[in-house]
Amino acid sequence: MDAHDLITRNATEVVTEEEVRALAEDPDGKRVYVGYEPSGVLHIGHMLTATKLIDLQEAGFEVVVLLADVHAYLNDKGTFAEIRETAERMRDQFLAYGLDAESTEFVYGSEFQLDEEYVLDTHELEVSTTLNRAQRAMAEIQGGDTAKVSHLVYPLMQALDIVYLDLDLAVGGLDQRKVHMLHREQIPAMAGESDHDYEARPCLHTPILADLDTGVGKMSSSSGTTISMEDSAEDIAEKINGAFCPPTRDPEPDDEGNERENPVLEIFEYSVFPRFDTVVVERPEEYGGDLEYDDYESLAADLESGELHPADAKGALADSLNELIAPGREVLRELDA
Ligand code: IYR
Repeated sequence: MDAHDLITRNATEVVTEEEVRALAEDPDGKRVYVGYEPSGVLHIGHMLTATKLIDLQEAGFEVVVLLADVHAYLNDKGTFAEIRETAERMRDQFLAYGLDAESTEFVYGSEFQLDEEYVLDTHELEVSTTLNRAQRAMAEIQGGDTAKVSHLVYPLMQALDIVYLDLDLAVGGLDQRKVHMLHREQIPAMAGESDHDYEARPCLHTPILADLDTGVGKMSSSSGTTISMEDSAEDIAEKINGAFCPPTRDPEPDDEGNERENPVLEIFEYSVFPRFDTVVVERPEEYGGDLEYDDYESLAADLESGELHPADAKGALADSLNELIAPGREVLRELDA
C-alpha cells in the first residue's frame, strides 16, 4: 500500500485532500497527533484512532499522543489529581495495543498549556471567537447537560494545541471536526505570542462506531455496550454475540425510522483488517469448514450472500478483538497487582 493509501484508508474525511496529498509525498518525520481525555482504560473508540496512528507510523510519521489532562478537567471528568493518575495508565495500554514505542511521544497537556504564552494565546482566541461558535464546536464533545464556561475554553485550547505541539497533521474522530474547523479558521488570523507556526494544519477524521447493540446512533463509553481493555475473552465474546449484525452492510432503518449501521462489519473494517493479514472464521467441517479472508470486502460480500453466517462472523470478530486487547489487559493486570 503506498503512503497516501495508508494515511487515508478508512478515513471518513480529510481536510484538505490536496494538503494531505502533499504530506503523503514525504511523510518521513512528519508529526501527527491525537489527543485523548484520560479515562484510565482504553475502549474501542480509542483503539480505532490508535489503529489510524499505527497506519501513520507505518507511513513514516512521528506520533504524538496528547494525554489531555487539562481538557478532561475542563470537561468535568474529576479532580486534577484523579485525572493525572488515570492518564499514567493509558500510556502503557497504547503501547501494548501496538503503537511503536520508538516513534511515539506522550505529552501531558499540563506540560505546556499552563505556560504564559499559551495562556495569552488562549485569551486572544477568547476575544476573537463568539460564544456561539465555541459552543457549536464543543457540541459533540461536551459531557453533562449544562454548558459551563470551561466548555467554551476547551475547543479554543484544542485548536491551539495543534500549533504548540508543532504538528503537521491533526487526527481525531468525526466528533472533533468542528474544533478542527475552528482551528483552520481562527489560528491563521492570530497575532500569536509564541515562536510557533500559526499556519492552519490539515486534519483527518476517523469514523465513529455505531451502537453495538442496536446499530442506531453512536457507540458511547458512558452508555450502552462498549468493549475495553478490561474485558476478558468471555466478556468480549458475550458482547459481540449480542451485537446487531443483520446480513447486510446497509441495514434497514428501525421501526422509528432511525438509520442503522452494522457495527460488527464496522469493527472488522476499521479495527481488525488494518491489523491482520488474514482473518480465519472457524467452522466445523459439516458447515463447510474454515473460511479465510484477506480483506474486509470479501468478508462483507460473503456475509451479504449468506456464505458467512452472522454468528460465525461474530465468533471470528470476538477472537480477533481478543487478540488485539490481550496485551493491554495484561498491562492493566500488572498495574493493579
Ligand atoms: N476533544 C478530545 C480530547 C482532546 C483532543 C485534542 I486533538 C486536544 O488537543 C485536546 C483534547 C476528546 O473528545 O477526547
